[in-house]
Amino acid sequence: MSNGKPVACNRDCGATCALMAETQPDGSIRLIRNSLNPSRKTPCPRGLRALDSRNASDRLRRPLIRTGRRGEGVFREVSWPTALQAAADGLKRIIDEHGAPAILDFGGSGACKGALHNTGRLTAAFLGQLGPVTRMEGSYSFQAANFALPYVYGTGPVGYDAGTLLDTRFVILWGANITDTRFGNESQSVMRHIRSQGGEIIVIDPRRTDTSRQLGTEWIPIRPGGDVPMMLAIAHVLWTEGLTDTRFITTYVHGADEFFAYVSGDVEGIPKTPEWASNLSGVPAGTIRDLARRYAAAKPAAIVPGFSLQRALAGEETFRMTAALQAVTGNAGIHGGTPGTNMWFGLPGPKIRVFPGRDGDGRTVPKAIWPQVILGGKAQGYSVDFKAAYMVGTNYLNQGSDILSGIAALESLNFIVSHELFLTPSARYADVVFPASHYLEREDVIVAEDNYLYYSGKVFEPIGEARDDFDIFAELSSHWGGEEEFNRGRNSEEWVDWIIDNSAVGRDGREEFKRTGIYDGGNHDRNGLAPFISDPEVNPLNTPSGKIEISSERYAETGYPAWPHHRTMNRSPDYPLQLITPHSRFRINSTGSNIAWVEENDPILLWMNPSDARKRGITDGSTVLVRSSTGEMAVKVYETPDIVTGVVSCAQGGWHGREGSPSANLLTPLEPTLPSIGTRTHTVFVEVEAGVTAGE
Ligand SMILES: Nc1nc2c(c(=O)[nH]1)N[C@H]1C(S)=C(S)[C@@H](COP(=O)(O)OP(=O)(O)OC[C@H]3O[C@@H](n4cnc5c(=O)[nH]c(N)nc54)[C@H](O)[C@@H]3O)O[C@H]1N2
Ligand SMILES: Nc1nc2c(c(=O)[nH]1)N[C@H]1C(S)=C(S)[C@@H](COP(=O)(O)OP(=O)(O)OC[C@H]3O[C@@H](n4cnc5c(=O)[nH]c(N)nc54)[C@H](O)[C@@H]3O)O[C@H]1N2
Ligand code: SF4
Ligand SMILES: [Mo]
Repeated sequence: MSNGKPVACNRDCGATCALMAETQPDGSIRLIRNSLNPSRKTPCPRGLRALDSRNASDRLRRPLIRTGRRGEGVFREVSWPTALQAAADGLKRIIDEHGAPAILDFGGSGACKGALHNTGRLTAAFLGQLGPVTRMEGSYSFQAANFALPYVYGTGPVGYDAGTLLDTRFVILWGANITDTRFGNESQSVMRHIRSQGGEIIVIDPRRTDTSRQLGTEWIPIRPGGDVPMMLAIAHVLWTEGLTDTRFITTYVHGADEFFAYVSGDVEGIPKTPEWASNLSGVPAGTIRDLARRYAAAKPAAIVPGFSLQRALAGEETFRMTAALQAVTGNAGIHGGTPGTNMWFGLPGPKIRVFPGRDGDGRTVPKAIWPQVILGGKAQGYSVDFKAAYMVGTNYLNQGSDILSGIAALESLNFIVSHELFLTPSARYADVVFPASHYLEREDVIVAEDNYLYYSGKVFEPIGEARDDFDIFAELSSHWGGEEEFNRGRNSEEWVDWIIDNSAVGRDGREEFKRTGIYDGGNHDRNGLAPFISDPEVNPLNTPSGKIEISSERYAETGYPAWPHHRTMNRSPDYPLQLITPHSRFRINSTGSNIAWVEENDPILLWMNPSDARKRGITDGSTVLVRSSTGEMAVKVYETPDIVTGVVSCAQGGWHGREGSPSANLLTPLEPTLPSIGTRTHTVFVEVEAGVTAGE
């Protein structure tokens, strides 16, 4: 470790990993796993190849001012004082003419684990100084579940650590592709361990994923959106065959009678049998019945859902269902079970005081539909007409649904500022672009949800004239109340020390922490529901009944039934195929799409079943046109039996406008799932037409 400096990967990737920047004999730097990590913790190739992005030839090195049309990508390099002045002038003009609420905060998750260099929080802190700007409410990742789960569990920590599943012998990874999307840096090792002990892991996914292949799991192919019907049918089998855990239900569950009245068909008239679900999910009734019996026989049994399930129409109901199944089988909150949610949900970590963001001043608008918000303005009932956007650590034009509406929205604005490492599709729409530092170019404390803090040292000076977002905001603040308004009299190094000294590490541990890079919060066997399970009277949940509400009268106030339910989808015969847009293996959302090894090893392709391709005269490797009611997109086909018939898949994250790297969000509609107003990027209906053959 003598020739290494600890760093920690600060990405919105589903994990957080302690690495080491090791100096090689030739003086070059290589990233490796921090050897002080517990053995189960493994980083991924994306993180280990972070130097590719740090050193990329298209890194922005100087501030830019737009000289071409919005989106054209034509800019002039300017000095820092010129760029800062232009940003300050532009923002002041907007505030003078339209007021601070006309500015939209597009700060997000590009760097989201840092206690200091946090793109969302720094942006909120800066913009908060200017007045009540408008913030975006909601989460692209988890909106529907975030909305629904409090009705089930109340708000509060109900998550679990991956390690609690080590002794589990029956796991359903329901739409969870943990090999690629991680869900923590231990979940792969834990699942491997379960397999090595002869445990069963079932992956339910429209695709045979890397997870299924690498772990050698059973794969149950399903149609997107077939999950709730299949889950209801499992509940039906449990109910009719007397396989529920009645003692657990009596003690811990509220609403079971209402739920089973719906499942059995006593309410609304349709028994949710495996045969009924089979038509909707494409999963044979026998498979559902068999899975239900095996699930009921195993204890503990864990359902680990992917976030994918809820980025869909009626996504709210998917997580209410995973929670309901785990509750009625008595697997919620017991060691080795799960509450049907993802890891860590709300669990506390080591004490840490982060750089403060901004208190909730200003109005909010729903993130999932930001183009509609901008285009609608006052006419659509918003308090103002929006005039400006401030983008830091987001590529929302590319990542939000319906790119063409996004383009129209950004074109309608008067002023846009971006801090970026690259000229992304979104940054191309900005008036002023500040070059931002890479995480290897600054020091930070990284907060991991699995009860660790990591130290991330500065390995390089920022490339070219790039600066930390923190410094950019501090300098820009001198055009208002002064730098100190923003940085409160501390530079970034002083802030990092302050953060460490005020954290669980403490002043005395600071030097050691900077040397090892890892502070271990101690308990990695956390099960958030344990206190409730051990004594539900003394430790009730924060729900009206104090119990797990699998049916919720309060939820019914949203206009949807109290119990988790199936909702039918309207489909047009013009779009007979279903499209899913999962997260790609080597990108982090759209981050990495401009990096050569990512493009080579993980190209954006349209997965299509050979039978669907044959029907349309489509050949493997040819470029096709995919059309939805929202837009159309050309993409190369990857013909594979690893996707169910009637479904196509195109990974999200390609950069709109970049050759060979289309963004699937040309096809995704803005219409959200309700009542949460979440995106439904896994519920898209398309048709695919044979197009240009490769090489033509
Ligand atoms: N490699 C990588 N890892 C990441 C990210 C990344 O971009 N790349 N992004 C991170 C972020 S921000 C997030 S929010 C998480 C996202 O994590 P998830 O939302 O869970 O990831 P997805 O890849 O969208 O979906 C996971 C799996 O669900 C399947 N799926 C899609 N629709 C359905 C459906 O209707 N039913 C079922 N049963 N399965 C379905 C997909 O085929 C895919 O294999 O991942 C994080 N980790
Ligand atoms: N079709 C479809 N669309 C989706 C999804 C899907 O499943 N399907 N998933 C959604 C999900 S879950 C998410 S979370 C969103 C993510 O969408 P975004 O939040 O837009 O995430 P990224 O695309 O990774 O863009 C982050 C940007 O931050 C920049 N960045 C990184 N570090 C820094 C830094 O320190 N400073 C600054 N200034 N910039 C930095 C990167 O260069 C990158 O361009 O996408 C959503 N979009
Ligand atoms: S799993 Fe995530 S945090 Fe870990 S190295 Fe990979 S990208 Fe970085
Ligand atoms: Mo996400």
